[in-house]
Amino acid sequence: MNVSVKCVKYSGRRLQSTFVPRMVFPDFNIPTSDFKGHQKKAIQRAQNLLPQLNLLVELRDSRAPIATRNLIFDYLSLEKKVDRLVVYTKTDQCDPAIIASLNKWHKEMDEQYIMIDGRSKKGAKDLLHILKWKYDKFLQKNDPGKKTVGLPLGYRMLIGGMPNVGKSTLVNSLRFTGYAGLDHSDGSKPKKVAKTGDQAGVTRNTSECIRISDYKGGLFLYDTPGISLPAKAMSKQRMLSLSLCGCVKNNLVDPVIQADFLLYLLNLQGKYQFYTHYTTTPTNNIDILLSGLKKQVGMTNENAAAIYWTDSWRQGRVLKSGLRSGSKKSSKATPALFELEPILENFQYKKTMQEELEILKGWDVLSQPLLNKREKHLSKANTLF
Ligand SMILES: Nc1nc2c(ncn2[C@@H]2O[C@H](COP(=O)(O)OP(=O)(O)OP(=O)(O)O)[C@@H](O)[C@H]2O)c(=O)[nH]1
Ligand SMILES: [Mg+2]
Repeated sequence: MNVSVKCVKYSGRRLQSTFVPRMVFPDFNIPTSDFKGHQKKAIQRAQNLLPQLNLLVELRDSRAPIATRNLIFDYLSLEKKVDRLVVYTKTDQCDPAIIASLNKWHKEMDEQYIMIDGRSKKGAKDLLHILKWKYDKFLQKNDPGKKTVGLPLGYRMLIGGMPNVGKSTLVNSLRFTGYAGLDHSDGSKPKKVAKTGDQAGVTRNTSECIRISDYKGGLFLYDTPGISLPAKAMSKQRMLSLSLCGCVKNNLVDPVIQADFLLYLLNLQGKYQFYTHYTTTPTNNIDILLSGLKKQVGMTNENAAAIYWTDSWRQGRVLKSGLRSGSKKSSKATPALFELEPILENFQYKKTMQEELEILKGWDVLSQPLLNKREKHLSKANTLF
């Protein structure tokens, strides 16, 4: 694909001013899906839960906001008319330049979003505040006479998104933050309620209902396994972006191809300072970068060097070490994006999303599964009148 990017910044050094980044990334043979059986089960479970839900909280990785948008949640919230809030995580590792694009895109789509570091107290506090506000708004709309103080079963939410975007981490942070309002008269400390890890696919089953606050009868949420898209709604470049974010199993795409794609993106964003301590000058050749890295780190294997480099980006380590070892100018460097679309000149968010949603609509996994007896009962139990 030939691309036209918004701008490519060059450093003031004369040597670099002649460097021209690659505009095209080779069409490698890589798989375009990581959809698994437990994810299908999670979609069906989410559909069963939808009638009793008040809010869908969809998490995305702010380093690749387009690739980690899961259209299955668009489908669910549109078809079943459930309110949705988009939460961008890992903002501690994201390029602040993306905020302008996010504002524009979400305005176009009439969607609400928030950006947080899901591991931090502040992030959880901010989100909890918004969840309470949304609950209040829901009550005002459905109970204008203020006859009740809350819903009979409390405010119920489902946390969903692509694998490894930080769902379980956020569930734990929210519970720790809302803990002050919970009744632990024995003085016990809150326990981690959801298992977390730096690999895709840590959560395998939808959780039971987790109470995160006792505000107006309680705020409750369900943690879900990460859900990927089927091959027909995925592209090779999306797959590469998801690999860099850790949203697919990291052995799925060849590590050298992942490293090459990262180099391609860094060059298009003019962020050479993150690797020129391995190569001296900017390059489009991944072999040169990996050779320099092998020498400095003392590695002999190219695959290992590629894994080392991409992993240090995935985990955010490079943002500290890269800035330290780069030139003086690099201290001003901001993190890089892991996908191409936000840096393209003519990218149209709404149009792209609508086209992709159409592709997904005929997918058999999304056809409505029947509710069991208990779920039918629960779907009616949380109404006010
Ligand atoms: N830097 C940073 N790391 C985060 C943030 N949120 C989560 N993480 C890390 O991301 C990794 C994945 O977190 P999980 O909470 O297990 O992700 P998940 O979405 O539940 O993953 P699955 O259950 O596999 O779908 C962990 O290593 C977390 O520490 C964040 O806001 N910033
Ligand atoms: Mg999880």
